[in-house]
Amino acid sequence: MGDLVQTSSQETWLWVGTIGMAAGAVAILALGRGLGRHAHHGVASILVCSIAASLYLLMAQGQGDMIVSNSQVAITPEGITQEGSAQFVYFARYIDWIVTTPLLLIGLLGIGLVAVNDSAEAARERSGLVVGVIGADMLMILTGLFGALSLDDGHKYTWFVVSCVFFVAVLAVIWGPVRKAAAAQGPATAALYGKLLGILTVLWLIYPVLWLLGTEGTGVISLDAEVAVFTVIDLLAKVGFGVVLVLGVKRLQSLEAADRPSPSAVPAAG
Ligand code: RET
Repeated sequence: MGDLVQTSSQETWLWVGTIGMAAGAVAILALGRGLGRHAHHGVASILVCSIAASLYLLMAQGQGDMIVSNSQVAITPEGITQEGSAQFVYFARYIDWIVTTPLLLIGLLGIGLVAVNDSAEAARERSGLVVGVIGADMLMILTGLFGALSLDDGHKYTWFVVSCVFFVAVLAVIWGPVRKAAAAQGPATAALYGKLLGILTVLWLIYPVLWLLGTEGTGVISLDAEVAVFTVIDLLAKVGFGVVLVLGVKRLQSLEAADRPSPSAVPAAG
């Protein structure tokens, strides 16, 4: 059984997360100026960092964790015995993730799934992909929480597998139909989508591995190490991803502007 209290190393890392996310929100706000009709990308990235900053603050103050415990009392010929187990869980992570991961995916889909030659059928197909991917993602986080709250190993790993199935569904959609749709929009959009997809996939794959090695799973690594690594990965997945997204959209925008004929080049009507 690991420690059932927050250590000072964890507290320090959680403050690093709080300050890092807040600074990230401010940096993206500054970088996102002049996004024009793409301003929603900046807004979503700032929201992601702000939500994370709030939940890191909750954890840093010692309000974002709980102890899950059970105990059984048995009367045996030797007398009354009591057995129990307990687990320290940072539940606040899952509140953060269930809101921020859909927002991050919407940022990615906003690059890949832009309406071109839109028919009613294509629009319906697009909504289907968005709803499917967001639904699978939220179920991935929710079932991951159920696993973290399980004391019984059988229950825990059942939830782990269920969560991984939803994760695979998310990856299948963003690597399959959405990547195809991004490719159809020309090389600049396809390149930005490919870059964001690569960053997102590599970083997101670390979460289940860390969960499995950390105290939620097998406990091979200490909670102190787990909190430190999660802070760094969370900062990269939110602030790093947001910066690449906002700068990438700005570049696309300037390419679009360069492609558009300037008003003086358009022959006067009549
Ligand atoms: C869990 C539980 C175990 C199985 C899987 C998981 C996946 C989590 C992921 C989280 C991503 C979080 C991000 C947060 C903010 O930046 C829930 C650990 C598959 C992919 C990107």
